[in-house]
Amino acid sequence: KDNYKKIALAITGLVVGIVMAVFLSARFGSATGDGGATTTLGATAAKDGVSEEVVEAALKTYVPPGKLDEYYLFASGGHSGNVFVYGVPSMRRLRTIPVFSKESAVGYGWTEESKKMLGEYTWGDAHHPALSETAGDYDGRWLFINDNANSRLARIDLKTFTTEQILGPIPNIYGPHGSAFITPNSEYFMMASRFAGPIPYGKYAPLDKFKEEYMGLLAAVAIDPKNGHMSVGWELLLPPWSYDLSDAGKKVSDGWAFLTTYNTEEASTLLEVNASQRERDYIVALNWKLLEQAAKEGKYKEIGGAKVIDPREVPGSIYLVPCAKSPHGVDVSPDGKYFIGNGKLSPTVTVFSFEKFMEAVKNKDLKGEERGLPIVNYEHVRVAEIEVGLGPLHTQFDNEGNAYTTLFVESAVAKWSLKDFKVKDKVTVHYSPGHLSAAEGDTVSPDGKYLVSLNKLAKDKFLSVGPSHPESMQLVDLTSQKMKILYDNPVDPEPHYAQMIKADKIKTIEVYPKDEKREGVVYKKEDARVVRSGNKVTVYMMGYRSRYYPDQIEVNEGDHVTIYYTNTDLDEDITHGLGIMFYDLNLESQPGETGKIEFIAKKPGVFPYYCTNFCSALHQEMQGFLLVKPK
Ligand code: CUK
Ligand code: CUA
Repeated sequence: KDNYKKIALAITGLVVGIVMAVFLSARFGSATGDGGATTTLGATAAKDGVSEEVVEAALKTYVPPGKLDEYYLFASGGHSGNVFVYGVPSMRRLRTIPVFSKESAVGYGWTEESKKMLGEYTWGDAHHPALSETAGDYDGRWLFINDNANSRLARIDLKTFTTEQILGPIPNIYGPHGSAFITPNSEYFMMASRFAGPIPYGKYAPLDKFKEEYMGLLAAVAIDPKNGHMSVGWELLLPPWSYDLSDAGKKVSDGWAFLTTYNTEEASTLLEVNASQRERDYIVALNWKLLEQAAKEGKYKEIGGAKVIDPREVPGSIYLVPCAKSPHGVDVSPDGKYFIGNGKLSPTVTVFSFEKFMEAVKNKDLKGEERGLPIVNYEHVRVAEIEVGLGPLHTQFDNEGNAYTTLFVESAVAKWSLKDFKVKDKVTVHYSPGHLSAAEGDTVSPDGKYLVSLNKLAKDKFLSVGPSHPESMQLVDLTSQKMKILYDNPVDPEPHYAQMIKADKIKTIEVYPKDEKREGVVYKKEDARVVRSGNKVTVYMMGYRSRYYPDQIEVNEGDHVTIYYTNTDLDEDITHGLGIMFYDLNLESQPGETGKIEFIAKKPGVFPYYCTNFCSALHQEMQGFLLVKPK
C-alpha cells in the first residue's frame, strides 16, 4: 500500500512539475526550461500537499521582479473617499489616490489647490469609477468617480494619477449613487438619485408630502472632450423612486441610457414591506440625445441653478420597462443589443432586446403609464429570463459572448451565454459579492482573461484583525471553460465597483513639465526668496536634493504667509515633501511640481520644517526653520 502511495506521489510530482515547466516557459520565456529543476520543485509541492491547481494559480498570478502587471484595476474606496489602484494579475496595490478625503501622505487637503477642491467636506463616499471612453472603449485619459455622500463628481488625470477637479455638490440630486457609466464618447457622466428629495436643496417638505414634493433626478454632467472639464449639462426630473444603477447604450443602442428603480411603491421609508411589495419595478430607458436636444431648445426650467427637464414635456424621451423585483444593476452587452436587469430580490437576470424595445416604441406598443411616463409591454421586449441563482447584482462580459453575474446571496459568480441564455458555470466566492470587474468587461470589446469579484465579506479568509475583517477581492481566471479562483486579496473599506484597463493604454508622465509662467514657480536657487508686503509674506521656495532654498523663513506673529514650493528635481520618482512642525502643514511636491500652502503665523516661536519623502542619503539634512517673531 505504501509503495502504491509513493508511486502516486511521484506521478503527481511529475505532473505538477510538467505543469509548472509549461507555465513558466509560457509566461517567462525559456529561463526555467530546466526540466530537472522544476520536476524537483513539483515533487516538493506534491509532497507538501500542494495541488496542481494551487501551483497553476500561483504561477498565473506571480509577477516576477522586472516584469509588470498586464492590467490596472481602479477600485473605488467607498467612504474612505479614495481610489485604490491595483495591478492585475499580481493584485499588488500600486497607489491610493485621494479624491474626497484628506491624505497626508501626499498633502492632499493641505495645499490650497486641494483644499479648494474639497471645499467644506472632509469625507466622501466614492462609489462608481468610470474610465473615459472613445467609441465605447476605454481610452486611458481620465477616471471619473461619484460621491454618494455629498453629490459630487471627481476627475482623476491618468497622466499623473491625481485628482484634478471636483464638481459639486451638483444641484438638486440627493445621493447620486446610480451612476457608473459614461456615454460612449465621454460626452456625459450621468448620475441618478438614490434618495428622493424636495428641490432645490434647502427646500423643506414634510415626509407626508413625499409623493407630491419629493423628486427623483438624473444629472447629466457634461465633459469637455479636450480637457475633461466637468460642468452640469442638464438634469431630468424623475418620479420619487429610488434609482440604483445605470448604464449607457453602446453601438446600436448609443444615444440611450438605462437605469433601475427599486421603490416604485413610493414608500417614504424603505422598510422592505414598503419598497418591495411589487413583483415588478422598472428599468427606465431614456433617450439622452433627445434630452440633450431639448435642453438646447430651452425646454427646461431653471431650478437650483440647473436646467431641469420634465420628461413629460419631451415626448419619446423616457419609457418604463418592467423588470422583476427591485432590480439592482443594469448592464448593456458589448454589442449594445441587449440590456440586462439583475433581479436582486428575484433569482433571475432579465435580458431585454434593444431592437424589440425600439419596435415597441415605434409601434406605440405600450401598456399604460405611470406618473405620465409610458410603460413598454414587458412580454414584447424581454427575450430571456435566466435563473442564475440567488441575489443577482451586476453583470460583466468577456470576449467570447459570455456574461458573468454576481450572486450576492449565494456567494457565487454565474457564467452564462449571450448566445443561448444558458448558465454555463458557477464559481463560489468568499463571500457575498457586490460588483465584479472583468478585463475591460463593460466596454464594446471586453478582453476576457481576468475577472475580479468584489466581495463584501472575507470572514475566515485572512488573519483576523479584530471583529471587523478586511473586504476581499478575488481574482478569477477566465481562460478555461471552468472559472477558477486564482488569488484572494484583502482590501480596505470599501470597494463598490472597479474597472480594469489594459496597462499599455495609460500613459503617465515622468516629470511635471517646466513652465516658467506657473504661479509662484522658481527654478533657480537665486530666484528663491521671501517677499513682504505689509503683513503679507510670500515665500518662493524650491527643493532640490537635498536642500531647501530658502532654508530659513522669518515672519512676524500674525503675518499671513503663503509658500509656493517647487520641486526642481526633474528626475523621475524624486519627490520632496515639506512638513512644518506644529503648524499642521504638509505637502508633497512631485518632480517638477509646485504646491501652495497658506496660513496665519498665529504661534510665535521656532518651527523646524523638513522633507517628508525619503529622497537621498542626505534626506535627513533637508530641513529648515520657520522663525515666528513674537509681537
Ligand atoms: S452598488 Cu453601491 S452600494 Cu454599485 Cu451594487 Cu451596492
Ligand atoms: Cu527631499 Cu527628503
